[in-house]
Amino acid sequence: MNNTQKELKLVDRVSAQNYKPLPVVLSHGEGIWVTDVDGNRYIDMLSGYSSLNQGHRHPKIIKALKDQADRLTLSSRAFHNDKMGVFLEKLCSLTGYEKALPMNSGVEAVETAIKAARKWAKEERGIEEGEIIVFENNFHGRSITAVSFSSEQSYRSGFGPFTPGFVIVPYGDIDAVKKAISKKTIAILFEPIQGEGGIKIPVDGFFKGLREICDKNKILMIADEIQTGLGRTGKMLAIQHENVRPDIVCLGKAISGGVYPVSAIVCDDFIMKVFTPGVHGSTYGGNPLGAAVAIAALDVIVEENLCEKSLELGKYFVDKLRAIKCSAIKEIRGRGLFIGIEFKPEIGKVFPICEELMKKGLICKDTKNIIIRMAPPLVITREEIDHALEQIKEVFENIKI
Ligand code: IF1
Repeated sequence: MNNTQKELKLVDRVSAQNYKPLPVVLSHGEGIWVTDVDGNRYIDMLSGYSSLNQGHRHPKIIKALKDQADRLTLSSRAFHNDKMGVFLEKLCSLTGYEKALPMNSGVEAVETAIKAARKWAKEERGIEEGEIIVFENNFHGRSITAVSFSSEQSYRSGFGPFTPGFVIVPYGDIDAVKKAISKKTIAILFEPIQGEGGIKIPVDGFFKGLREICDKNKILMIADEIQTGLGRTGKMLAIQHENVRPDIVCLGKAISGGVYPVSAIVCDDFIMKVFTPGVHGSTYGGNPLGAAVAIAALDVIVEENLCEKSLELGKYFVDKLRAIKCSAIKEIRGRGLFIGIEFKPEIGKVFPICEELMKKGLICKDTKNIIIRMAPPLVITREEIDHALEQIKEVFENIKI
């Protein structure tokens, strides 16, 4: 039995079986590369669902982690620490908002945004128990509230009773949003590109349309940029492709470069002021270790021009992928290095294709059974993309349908 098999057996025995990962057991990472317990090397084509935009173990981020670990790791919010302010100031200036509230996981940022919107609606508009418009095939996390408005049965089934106050409409359909607006509507929550939904990019003008609806009806526009934000799609925020400014933005994942869980919401003070002492919080939120890591992770995005790199290399990658001759492919779409390759339904599942890619040294993740995402760390070079493309070409050209 090799080391991989030993680990798979152990995990099979002791772990909840809430995932079905590729049978690869990673032990080391550096930049775009990861190594498994039997010494095989792979390019990471998932980047921890876009957490690792800066690459694995970026030296600057690891240094920040180590330095801070030698000074202070947790203050709790009962006391101040000397890192949180610097972190939030950086986050506000990079995203263009007045205030930030730090949490830990993505779903906590989403919950925080929902709480902010509900309380704002009560205080500013006198609406109790308002409604939030969300979209089919959304993914905003796994809490009871987040799965309450999921349209995916496997995320919901058995977990009721659910949180009320959400209306689901088709993604990208501005008329459906207009029809769903009522006196009780307080906010619209959306992903600028649906990740789990299959790298779905709405039609041009959708976000501008949402902005207009929000302004007209005095409702809050909430963008979940947890996966799309911080350079992944070629802009600091994916919504900036349409020059739209939401009222609240949720961030997570790459905010800490895959090193330590950190998330946040950013918005202006007219919303953030609803959070007064005792109203909301988190033990680890804003802790100095996470803040120090996030400061470094945000610096890396700016210093290494990761937004521009993502935009440029993403175009290059997509063009080359489209040039591969493979009759099983239905569509390739993406923005920056956030790319989805959708196969024809005849293929059944793409999991076996991911296994073939793994044998060639690329680890990828399928979504919705029929789509493979390609989202390498943004520090990838053109030469490394060329190398990846050669492997992809060999696998794709051998697919028979
Ligand atoms: C899993 C998906 C990606 C997210 C958006 C909030 C969260 C996520 C837009 C919650 C998290 C993750 C979680 C992970 C798989 C993954 C995922 F396929 F499920 F949808 F990335 F595409 N908003 N996405 O994408 O953030 O609380 O997890 O920090 O749950 O298996 P979290």
